[in-house]
Amino acid sequence: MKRAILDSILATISRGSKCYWVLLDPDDFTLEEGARVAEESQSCGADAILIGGSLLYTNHFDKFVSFVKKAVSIPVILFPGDATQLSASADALLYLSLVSGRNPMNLIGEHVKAAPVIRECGIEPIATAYMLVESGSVSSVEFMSDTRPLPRNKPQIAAAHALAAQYMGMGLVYLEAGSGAQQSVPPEMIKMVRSYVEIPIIVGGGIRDAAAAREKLEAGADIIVTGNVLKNKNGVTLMREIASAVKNF
Ligand code: 1GP
Repeated sequence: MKRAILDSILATISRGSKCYWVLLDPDDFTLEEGARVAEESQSCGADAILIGGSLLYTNHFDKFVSFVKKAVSIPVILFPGDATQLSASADALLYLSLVSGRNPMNLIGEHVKAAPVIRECGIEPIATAYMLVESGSVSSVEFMSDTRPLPRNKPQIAAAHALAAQYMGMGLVYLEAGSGAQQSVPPEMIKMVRSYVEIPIIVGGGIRDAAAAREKLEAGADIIVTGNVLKNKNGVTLMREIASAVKNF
């Protein structure tokens, strides 16, 4: 099984560096816009492009991934809401288990549907513990997955989930407040998860500026993800500042 992308993430982190990933939701862009925004993200300093969404309204997923892939030299990683969001043009995919929930479809069901297609596409699956964190309102992931998020004031519960995922062999932990979250993942929770696991910690959802990114890094995050920031009218400046906060941490 391929593991070049996971190995390069692990190598970066073991050198003491942090990563910045930019998430593109294919519903938000035409193919040409997606390619342009991906290129812009790369030139701002993004280390990888994530592509996916909880629920898609457009029917151009595969083409979108292929347009983005042609536009950038950094890895393109799928962040699929379900087993239909797959594309052979990507380098890897986060093989997400929604371990904060108890919905069997998000723990194994979608994985079984996706596995033969992933094998055929030849993309690298990266087993990732996806943990949804309460963020002030119902997120799309919460609604679509029919699961409850982790209580934001109970970091020890989050740590137990992350540790269980590490024991199960997962390669990454993703602490997710949800796209456009009012409140991002609390630093206390990141700190406690960091003290329990050695695998890299991704943090995303509601990170809107460099100060917020720095707060997550100080708490122990290894990879910062932003999505909505790029839709901001000064999105390029904000992404540049976030990338620089990550690189110079
Ligand atoms: C990635 O869903 C997030 O984890 C992206 O969230 O759009 O709020 O940056 P934002």
